[in-house]
Amino acid sequence: MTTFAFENRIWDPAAETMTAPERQALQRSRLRAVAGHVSRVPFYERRYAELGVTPDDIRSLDDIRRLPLTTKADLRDHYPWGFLAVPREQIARIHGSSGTTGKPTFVAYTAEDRDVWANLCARFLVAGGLRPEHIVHICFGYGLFTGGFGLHYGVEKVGAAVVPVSSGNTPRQIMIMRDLACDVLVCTPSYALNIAEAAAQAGMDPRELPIKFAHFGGEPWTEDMRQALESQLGLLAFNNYGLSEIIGPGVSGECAARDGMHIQEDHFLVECLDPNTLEPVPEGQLGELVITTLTKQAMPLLRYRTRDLAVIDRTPCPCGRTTIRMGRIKGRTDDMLIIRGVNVFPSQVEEALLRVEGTAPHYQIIVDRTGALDEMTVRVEISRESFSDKMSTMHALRDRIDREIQHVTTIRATVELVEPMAIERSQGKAQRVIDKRREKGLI
Ligand code: DLL
Repeated sequence: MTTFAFENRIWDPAAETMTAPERQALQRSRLRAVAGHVSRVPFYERRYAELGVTPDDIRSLDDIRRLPLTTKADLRDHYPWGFLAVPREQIARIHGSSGTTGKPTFVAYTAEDRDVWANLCARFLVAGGLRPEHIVHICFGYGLFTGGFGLHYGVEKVGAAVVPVSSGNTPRQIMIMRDLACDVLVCTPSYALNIAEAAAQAGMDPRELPIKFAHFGGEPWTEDMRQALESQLGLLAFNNYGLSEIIGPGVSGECAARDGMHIQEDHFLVECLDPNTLEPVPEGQLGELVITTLTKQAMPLLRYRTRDLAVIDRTPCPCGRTTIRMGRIKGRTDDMLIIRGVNVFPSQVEEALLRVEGTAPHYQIIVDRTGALDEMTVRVEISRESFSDKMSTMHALRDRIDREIQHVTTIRATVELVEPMAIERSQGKAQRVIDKRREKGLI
């Protein structure tokens, strides 16, 4: 029996609880429409010609497999406006992906796209406990990143109050959320960890912060991390997923059952494919999410390869929503580390660390190659309470971590224990992996 974390509510019942035939009919007509709409984009016009396909060939949902795929490289190759499907004067908003190197990828919204976006964010916020009387503290960056503005308009749609604090200056954030008695926190899970830590450093019990609900997204996190954050901060944490190319936050989010994120299927058609063969994976297996936007006007994308790996769950959810759900992102096809031939995801290392008491969930994975051998070093912070002058105590802790990592990943890592606060704190998305092999041009 599923228990709800709090009273189950639905923002848009007509859209979220459609019967399967109703939803399929809607998706079919929207898929046909978007297939036609993008044919004015030269990239898709060319790909249609190469594949010998026309929008009229799209009759059933399965026909999606006849449509071309789109990759991040395609977006980069057509920088900045090659994928625009409306005249420029119809653009109402521009955001950009958080590209760490080179130029960002710009994404455009019409006024209608922006309104759809706000509604989709409202859906997952309400699913995760937001009520009009709440005060919501948003510490996502406000800027080209979609996190700040996306959540901001979603909260306003619901009728709750926004405190648009944006990122940075954690002690000030804590003061503001205390003084204003904010009920809801919006940020990345790693930043929430910083908040808990900074509160404790200021001599406060982080559980005394007024936050009751938190909506975390923008980066991968594990179930153990949820438990750690909930117990440290005394709140209920919900996961939501999205990416700038598709719309930003609002692609999917958890409900009160907290057993997977409901995909907003009336706006996004999600395939789960084997990243090598590009064939659909068998039911319940991990695959790459490939997303087609069904309603985006300004920059619709067909079969966008997200690189995110997750499992799709088609079983009914007790919350009453009839949409399919996706599990946590297990990793990205491009952050999977291949170490001595073994596939390792950073999330596996996190899972191992959170099982060992006495470590703080601050860590960094450094991969290097000496000679022909790959080496993985995991730098782990020890919590203040567990820090000891006794070598034997520290060695025992290191050995426990070593065993857990080996158990979860099958890889033997070099574990380096570091002092509290030795690992740089992120203000947004945490950078967990440093792959020196890449820097050296070895992979
Ligand atoms: O991070 C959009 C977003 C903002 C989502 C705020 C949720 C909350 P990008 O900067 O384009 O957009 O990064 C997208 O972040 O492909 C995933 O790899 C990762 N990601 C986003 N949400 C989650 C999540 C935003 N809940 C990339 N779990 C995606 C795991 C996530 N990874």
